[in-house]
Amino acid sequence: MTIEKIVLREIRMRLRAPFETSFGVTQDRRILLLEVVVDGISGWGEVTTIESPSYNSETTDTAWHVISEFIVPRLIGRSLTRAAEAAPVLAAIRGHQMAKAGVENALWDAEAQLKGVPLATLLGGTLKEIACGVSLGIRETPEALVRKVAEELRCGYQRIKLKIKPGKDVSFVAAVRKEFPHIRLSVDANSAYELKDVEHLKKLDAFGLLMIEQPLQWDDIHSHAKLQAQMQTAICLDECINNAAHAVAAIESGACRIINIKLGRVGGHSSAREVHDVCQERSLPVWCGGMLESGVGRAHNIAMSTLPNFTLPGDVSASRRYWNEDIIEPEVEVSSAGTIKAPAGPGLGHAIRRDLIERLMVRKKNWNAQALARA
Ligand code: OSB
Ligand code: MG
Repeated sequence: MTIEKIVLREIRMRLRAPFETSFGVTQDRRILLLEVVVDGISGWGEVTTIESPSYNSETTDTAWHVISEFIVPRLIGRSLTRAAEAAPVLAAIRGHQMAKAGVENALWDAEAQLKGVPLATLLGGTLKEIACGVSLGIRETPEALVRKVAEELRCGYQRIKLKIKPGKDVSFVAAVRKEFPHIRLSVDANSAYELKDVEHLKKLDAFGLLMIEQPLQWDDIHSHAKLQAQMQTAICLDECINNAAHAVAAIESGACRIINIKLGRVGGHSSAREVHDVCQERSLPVWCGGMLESGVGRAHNIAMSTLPNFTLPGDVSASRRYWNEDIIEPEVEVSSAGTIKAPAGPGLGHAIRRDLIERLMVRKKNWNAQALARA
């Protein structure tokens, strides 16, 4: 696999509705796409940073910088036998997992296409379809949230996750639970609380939640262990887990009972598989998190979610929940049973809508191995 060409593009996409989390409101997404040409075949990846350093430390612009100055120079013109060889080459770059994942994942798509197999198969996936949930942004009132939950349940989604923050938590969860006593329900705080809020957080134990996701500091595993010891509800870590060693530390210290795997946050498919495996070996279930991805990132999430320990519904939902028009064809659709079928075609199994990407694009950078060799 010779890396002949790398194209980095920034596109702008507007979400159909604003999405509010404890760290802010998003509607206009700035998404970086990687096209990596390997032996004449284009593989595609997405950088899943948000626009500001408020989920983790990366942003769309830090990723543009790190990809351009540090990742591409290590890879352009290089020959690999497998996409899995990219991660060790990039290991000298500390952090910047989402930037690295965008490039590495494009290589995985290319390798799967070259071998003529679905990406899910190349990764070792075994599930033929994946279970889907939704993540609902913070609403103005509990009544508005209950109406939104009812709408999503009508679409078939198997698990509802509510974003919470101080002041918009217990009463909102109570209203949803009262209306829907039996659904699989979880909450995600995106690090909005502190360990001293333990008595308040314990009120959530009354609602039979599947989990509470990342209640405390984004980089503090130890405090989550102290909180988990005092709460009945399972803690799920998201922001805290950037690699398999973090997952082992969290599990062995009792900081969580569930882990959310995000391809970007852990640095790409190779690392995601390692996190999956250390969790599976310790009987800890995982599920696939989302970052409001375009179709490219969504298709990668679907492929990853076919690994056997993805036993809980992920935040992987239909294209049309996010976008008027997605950049892949066919768009991602969810069945009335709340599942997505893993596509049967090679690579991501969806066509890339280059025409639409050109229209949404605001900047582009190209690297060509032959031109660089001549220079
Ligand atoms: O914490 O899971 C999160 C979106 C942006 C940043 C962080 C998170 C999220 C979501 C959205 O919950 C999940 C989705 O893509 O639908
Ligand atoms: Mg989360």
